[in-house]
Amino acid sequence: MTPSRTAAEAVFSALRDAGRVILATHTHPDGDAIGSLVAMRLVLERIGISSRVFIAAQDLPLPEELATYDLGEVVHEDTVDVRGRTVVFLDCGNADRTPLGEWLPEIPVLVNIDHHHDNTRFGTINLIDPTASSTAEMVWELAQMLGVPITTDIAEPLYVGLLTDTGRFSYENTTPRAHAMAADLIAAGVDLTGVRRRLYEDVRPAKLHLLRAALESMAIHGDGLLVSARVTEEDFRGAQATEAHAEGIIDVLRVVRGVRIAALARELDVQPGTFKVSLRAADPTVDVSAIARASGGGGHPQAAGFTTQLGDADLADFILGQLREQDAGGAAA
Ligand SMILES: [Mn+2]
Repeated sequence: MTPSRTAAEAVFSALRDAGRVILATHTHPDGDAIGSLVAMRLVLERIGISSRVFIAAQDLPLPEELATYDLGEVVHEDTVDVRGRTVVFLDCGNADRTPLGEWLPEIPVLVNIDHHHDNTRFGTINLIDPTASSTAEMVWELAQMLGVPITTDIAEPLYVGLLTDTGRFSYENTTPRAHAMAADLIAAGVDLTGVRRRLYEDVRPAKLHLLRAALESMAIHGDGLLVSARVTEEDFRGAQATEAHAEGIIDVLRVVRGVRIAALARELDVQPGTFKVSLRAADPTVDVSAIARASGGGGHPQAAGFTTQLGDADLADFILGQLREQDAGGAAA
């Protein structure tokens, strides 16, 4: 199911009527979040709708590799009042993941454009396509419906969203449509070498120091079904690493032979003792988003997350218990 023309038209008539449009995404914005924001702002600009990008103060500055794109004048909670405005949320599965949570009831028109299958449809207009690889893919389709040419400046951020959300074209969401989109974007002039270097090769030593700390903590649980690792606040300090440097560690873990789930717990500097857990399914029959939801989080069947205060052993017990329930419940789980 691709977004229907009618749904897309509802989105754009809402935006056209709006005086002041704000574009927002989830907290800890990733490549798809930023890529979609950058591209959407340009697409709207091309059809005469001006918008501003909202990023929470706590998420600024953005990770270096995502900070190269033109977001225009970024606004945050101290610089803009979003009440009474039209807000477009991109790549945001539920209201809890928005940095605007407490203001949502005061936002009259809330456009929710997303590909998370468990999106809670918190918008007043919801354009949700779980078959899309990324929100970037949905923005690409909207641009085409509107007849907006995919110029290089639009193509490159969209490519970043596509590339990061498909795990460099390796996850289950790497559909023929995802590859067709890649072909279109490359034809539009994406600097593939530049993107690859910036996202994956321009690695700071801090990132490898943090990876080492994670691997030192690596443990295999449940007769090899689960691999887990943990990085503490002390590890971050020792490695001189930031949250962004933890990106990609989970992908190192998930390739272990025989493993069905990989889990990486990282301690939040704002809440010592609380860990953000990333889950990846190494087995396509596992739905890690259901496990994340059971602990108040969310995500995709193959990649999800939640926060916890559980230690290693209890966390492993929780995940393995959820996995057993899924296996017992079969497709209904
Ligand atoms: Mn996404």
